[in-house]
Parts: sequence; C-alpha cells; structure tokens
Amino acid sequence: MVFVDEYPETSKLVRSEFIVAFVALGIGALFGIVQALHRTGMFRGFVSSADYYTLLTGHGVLLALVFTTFFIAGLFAWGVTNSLDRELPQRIAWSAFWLMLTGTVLAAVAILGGVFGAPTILGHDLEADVLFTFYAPMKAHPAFYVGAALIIVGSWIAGLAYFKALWGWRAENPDERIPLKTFMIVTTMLMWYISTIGVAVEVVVFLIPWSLGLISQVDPLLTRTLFWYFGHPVVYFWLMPAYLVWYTILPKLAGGRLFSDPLARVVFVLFLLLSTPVGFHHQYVDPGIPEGFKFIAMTNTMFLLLPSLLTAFTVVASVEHGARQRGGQGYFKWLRSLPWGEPAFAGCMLAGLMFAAGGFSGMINAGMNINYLIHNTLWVPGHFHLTVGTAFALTAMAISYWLVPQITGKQLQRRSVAIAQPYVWFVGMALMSNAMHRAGLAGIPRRTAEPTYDEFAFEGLVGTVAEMRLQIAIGGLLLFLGAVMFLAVMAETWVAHRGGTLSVNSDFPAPLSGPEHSPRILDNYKLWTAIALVLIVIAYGPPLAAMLADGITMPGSPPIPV
Ligand code: HAS
Ligand code: CU
Repeated sequence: MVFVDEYPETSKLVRSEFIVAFVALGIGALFGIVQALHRTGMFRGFVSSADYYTLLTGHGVLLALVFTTFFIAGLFAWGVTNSLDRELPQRIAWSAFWLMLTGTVLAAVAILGGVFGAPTILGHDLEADVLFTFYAPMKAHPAFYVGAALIIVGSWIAGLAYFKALWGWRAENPDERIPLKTFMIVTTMLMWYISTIGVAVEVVVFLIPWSLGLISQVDPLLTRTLFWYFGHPVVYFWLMPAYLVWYTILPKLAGGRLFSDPLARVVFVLFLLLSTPVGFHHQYVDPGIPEGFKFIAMTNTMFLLLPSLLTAFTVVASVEHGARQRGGQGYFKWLRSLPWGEPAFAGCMLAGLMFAAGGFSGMINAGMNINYLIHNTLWVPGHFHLTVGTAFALTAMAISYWLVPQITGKQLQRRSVAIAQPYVWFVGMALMSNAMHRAGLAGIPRRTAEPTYDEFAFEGLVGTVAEMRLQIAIGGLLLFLGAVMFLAVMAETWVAHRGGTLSVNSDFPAPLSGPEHSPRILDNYKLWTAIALVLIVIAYGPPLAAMLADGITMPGSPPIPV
C-alpha cells in the first residue's frame, strides 16, 4: 500500500514540513546566487555591499537552519512511522510544526528588516545581520533570538513525538530490537537534546535579555563557546539523516541489502558519544581557552572520523552488493551496473562521493596547527558546501524524488529534469567548492562582500585568483539552476493528479547481517547518554568554570587580561 493511504495523517505532516523546507531552499538559493556574483565581482547590481551581510545571514539561516530542520522533521516523521508501523501522535507533532514555523517567520522578518532600512520595532532596529553563527558581540533584534528559541523548542517537541511512538511500540513489542530507522532517529534526537542545551542557554540567558536591553553586556567568549558547543553537533544533526538515507534506503535503490545493521548502530552510538565534546575545534584561535582543552577537542575530533569512515565502508559494500545482484562484476566494473539514471540513487551516490572530499577537508580543519592556515578563509565555506551543501542537501533533494510520490500518492513529474538535476548540482559544486578551497589557501577571507581582490594581490598557490572567481561564479550559477530544477519537479509533482501505480514503495529488504548479530547493549540509550555527558564534562567543565569565575557577563577568562 502507498504510504499516504496507509498513514494519511503523518503524510500530511510530512508534506507540510517539506513545503516549508522547499520554500526556504528556494529563497536561500536565490540569496546564494546574488552573493556569489557580488563577491566575485561578476555582477554587483542586485545589492549594495552593506546589504550583503543581510543576504548572507538569510542564506545561512534559511538553508543551514530552516531547510535542514524542516526537511529532517519530515524525514524523521516518515522514518518513525514507517519503521514502527504506526501514526505519530498528531497533537504533539503538529504543535512542534507550528512552533517551528512561528520561530522561522519571526527570524525571517527580523533578517529581512535589514533590507528595508531596519525600521524601529518595539524600540529596537529590526535587523539581524549576525550570520548563521549568531554569537555576541554582533547583536540582532530580539525577534530573531525569540524566533531561534522557538525553532529549537519546536524541534524538542518534534522529538517527543518520536519518543512517544517508540514507547507505544515498546509496550506492544517488549522483546524486539528497536527497528533500525527508529534507532537512528532516536539516537540523533538524543544527541540533539544534549547539544541544543548550549545554544538554548546562549539565546535565553544571554542574547534575548541583552538585545532587549535588560543586561548591558555579555561575555563574547562565553557566548561563542556556548554557540560552538552546539555548532559542531548541529552538523551531525544534518549528516545523520543523510546517513539514515544512505544506510536504509540507498542499498534498496541499488538493488541490494544493507551490509550490516550492527555496524550502522555502532556508527550512530559513536556520534552520540563524540559529537559534542569537540566544539573547541571551531575556536582554535580564540584566546581564553587553554591549549590543552583545544588539544582534547582535536583528539576527540579525530576519533569522530571513525563513524564516517565506517559508513564509507558499509554503504559502499551495500551498494556493491546491489550491483552484483544486478550482474555487476570485477573490482570496479560493478559500478557500471548501478542505476545511474535513477535520480534518487544517483543523487545519493554523488552526495556520498562529494562528502568523501568534504570529509577530507574536515580532517584538515581539525588539525590544530593546519587550522591556522585556513581559519576564516574561503576554504571553510568550501568545506561546508561539500558537507551540508551537498552530503545533506543533495541527499535531501534526491530522496525527495523517491519520497514525495509516496507522501502525495502522485507520480514523479518531469523525470528527465529530475535525472539531470543531481549531475548539475555535482558539477556546480565541484567547480565552486574546489575554487573556494584554493582561494582559502591563497588567504582570501570568508564572510565579506569586499575580499579586496584589487587592493591586495592574493596569489593563488594552484591557479589564478581570476580563474577561481570565474569558477565560483559559474559553479554558483549551476547550483542555482540545480535548485530551480529540483523545485520545478517538486511543484509539478505536487499539483499533478493521482493516477497509475507508483513504482516506489516503503518496503525494505532485510539486511545481510541483522540486529540479531549485535549485542543488546547497543540499544541501551541510558548508558550511552550517560557516557556522552561524562565526556562533555571532561571537555567543557574546567574551561567553562574559568569563563564563569569572574561573573557570568564579564568578558574574558582569567588569566587572560581583558
Ligand atoms: Fe565541518 C567547519 C571539521 C564534517 C559542516 N563544518 C564547518 C562549518 C560547517 C561544517 C557548516 O575541525 C563552518 C562553520 C562556520 O560557519 O564557521 N567537519 C570537520 C570534520 C568533519 C566535518 C573533522 N562539517 C562536517 C559535516 C558538516 C560540516 C558532516 C555538515 C553536514 N569543520 C571541521 C572544523 C571546522 C569545520 C575543524 C572549523 C574550521 C574553522 O577554522 O572555522 C568529519 O565529520 C568528516 C568525516 C568524513 C569523512 C568522509 C567519509 C566518506 C563517506 C563517503 C561514502 C561514499 C559514498 C558514495 C556513500 C571521513 C562517508 C560512494 C560513491 C561511489 C561512486 C563509490
Ligand atoms: Cu565542527
């Protein structure tokens, strides 16, 4: 039976989450292309350099925070429902949706106020040019922070719906292993609860009172630290849903079965343990954090490569198994037997391939000494457009070609556009991100409308600066085209009439090695959460205590002079 007929209520919820996600994707992509053309000096007629930061904030918030969160909420709602075979508790799930939507509208209004001359609303300038990493000393209108808080609280409530579904299922199936999709989703949410505490404290205790004028100052180092306590794990909140797709759906699309369910569980437990005590790798250059604690963050980060390396192995092994079922042979020739003309399959594979490169630049970022070379340069946007901008975004778009027919009951329209779209994204991203990485090595800064190409002669180590600019602009144009192609396919599919039998379904073949091959302790959430908290106390306890020692709003951290 088609998912929408089996679970009409959850399907409606997933559709609503996806619509918000896709609108955010469209606006965010539009801001992206304006920026790419502005920064590279190709076309500067759309905005002034002063408004660039408003667009940059809108681009980052809409794509990295809104598109991701809403898409993930939809995907998770589908995943829990499909794997536990029951509708989600609707009241809880819908209140989460409305809270997150209200938060999004508030934050968006605050950001866009900047474009319209920042009118005074409730005694404060309506603007929020604080970028998607919103820590002090940059200050936004209180509406932006209240919006952010509502999005976070909404996501917590969304998680409650998954837990309630799991408890209901558990009561009826006391001895069974938690189905893999739900296991992955619940593990991701536990990681999310632990890590969002940081940003919640930052926003509620410091940024909202400060933006309202209730407190006169905050400690920038403390708010940065609270932000990055959340700012690293949030990237796994984007990655783990992509992994959910690669582990549980991609093997089937390849014509095969998941290689190992136990290995997938180990990977997700490792993320729960290690995602948070690493945030200082975004603060290697911050004074006031002892080197030893930066070193702990670095070693934890290097351990954190393990779950992704395990994933590369397991996912490729599962896909290879599928290729061999389809008659594939040889060491590499099996790659040719895969369904490269299926948009969902091709998109996930190209996303995985790019993530291998993005993961590699992540390893470079993580090295305490090499980081000094690339920190705050265009290298970093190069890195995250491969990770969140492709591993997550391209996987999300690709799997929509498979999932949206099932939550609407309608056939995918404009198949030929859908087939080409992942390749357009891949080529665009290959051009843009490789040029961004090289530009970073040449020292070209990130987060600026005026990279002073003309006043200061940056010298490319590989290639020339002019050629990098051209590649970034062409890559950006292709990415914008890719987003438009995706949204066009979605829009046509959405408004089409139902008819014919769908060629896709949410039935899954059993893994080659199932959960019965793994110890039950893997499903012991209390144990893993407890260990995760201990690791966090070790990584963050002493440095946070030092920052707080001189009073919670006093800048600095003894013995650093302020
Ligand atoms: Fe990162 C900065 C380190 C992963 C996102 N990162 C960022 C920022 C973002 C971001 C948004 O240590 C910028 C924040 C800002 O605005 O300042 N990152 C890492 C490391 C990893 C990593 C070690 N990042 C991600 C992921 C992200 C993301 C995932 C989003 C989704 N990152 C850093 C550091 C910084 C940083 C520093 C700070 C830089 C600075 O100075 O500011 C690792 O998790 C990466 C591990 C990945 C691998 C790859 C495994 C390969 C796989 C592919 C399988 C292939 C398939 C297909 C399925 C080891 C799994 C096969 C295809 C065939 C054809 C066969
Ligand atoms: Cu990080």
